[in-house]
Amino acid sequence: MDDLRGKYLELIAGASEEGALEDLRVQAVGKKGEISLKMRELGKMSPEERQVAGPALNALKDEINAALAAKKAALADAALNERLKTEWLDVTLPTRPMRQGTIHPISQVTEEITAIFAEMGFTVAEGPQIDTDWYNFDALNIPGHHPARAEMDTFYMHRAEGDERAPHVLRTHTSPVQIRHMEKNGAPCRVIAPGRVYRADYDQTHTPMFHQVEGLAIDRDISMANLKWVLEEFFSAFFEIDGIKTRFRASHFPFTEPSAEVDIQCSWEDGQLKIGEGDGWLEVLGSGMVHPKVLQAAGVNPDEWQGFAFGMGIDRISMLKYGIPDLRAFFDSDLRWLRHYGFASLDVPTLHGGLSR
Ligand code: 2NL
Repeated sequence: MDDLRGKYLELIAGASEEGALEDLRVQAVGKKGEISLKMRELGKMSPEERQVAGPALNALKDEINAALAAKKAALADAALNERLKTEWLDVTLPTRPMRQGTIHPISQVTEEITAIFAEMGFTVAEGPQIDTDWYNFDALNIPGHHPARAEMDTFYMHRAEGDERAPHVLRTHTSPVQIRHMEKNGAPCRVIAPGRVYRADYDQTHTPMFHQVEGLAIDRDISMANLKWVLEEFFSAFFEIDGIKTRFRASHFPFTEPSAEVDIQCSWEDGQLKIGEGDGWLEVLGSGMVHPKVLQAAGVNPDEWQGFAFGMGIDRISMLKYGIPDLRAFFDSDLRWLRHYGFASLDVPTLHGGLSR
């Protein structure tokens, strides 16, 4: 029995592939294998002999099986290691410049806006694109009869007959994100809320989905002067023109008081628009001091806190900055258009690196 053990353990140790191992298994413990044949001889033994030889043979069989299994696992490990040596990838290699995909101008501009406001201490707030009419309208001091709530402009989610839950809408601005932000974090705060918004409107200058960025700064003594500085700082950085002039015109929004529409300086020459020079004006933004009722609705005490807010269309200022003539082309997914107006995927906007290189 010791001879058998010695012979098979040596053969198993020397096997170099799974097939050889299987042959050895058949040869040793298979139906007609050497050890199996020995087991058949047990019948011819005396009971005393059998009591010794039986357990010893079983133990030998177990030992051989264990050695086969261990060797099989070791061979599989070795085979895997061999394969891994040929199938590897150096993830530290520089990427090749991407020629297929490009970053959409809206994504690029959103990143640019975020980088500029981040420098001024604003963080980005996010929220749902489907929200209740309370967050989208009531909290913003837009009453039930206000034309902005009319079915015509707002996409209302379908509700089954008798559904008692609050009506939900596709957000018509990103203000509800800021209401939620104030509700959760309180004052003081400085945030921007960029994102998709929806209005039932479609023509040359309107698409039913478009992009907006709103900004909000709440503290004990924030004023219109702070608003003006922040916006001028933003426009100079965004259009990469020092000392760009802005003009504030009195306006009206339900959620701000006072309210102002903001124009930037521009010139029109031979049908060519130039920003930051000349004596023309271009409307780009709505803004004002947050209405006390809006602060109240968001759980911020208007006797203690005040601040400014603004809202701006991202699509329009993208067109202005990058000379894109047609709004609707933004959403056509036309690869030739994207190759022309898109940005290299690694061209991340930073203020130190130049926003839009
Ligand atoms: C426009 C006007 C505006 C705001 C948006 C706002 C948000 C909160 C409170 C108060 Cl939470 N106001 N947002 C304020 C003024 C104008 O957008 O013409 N946007 C394109």
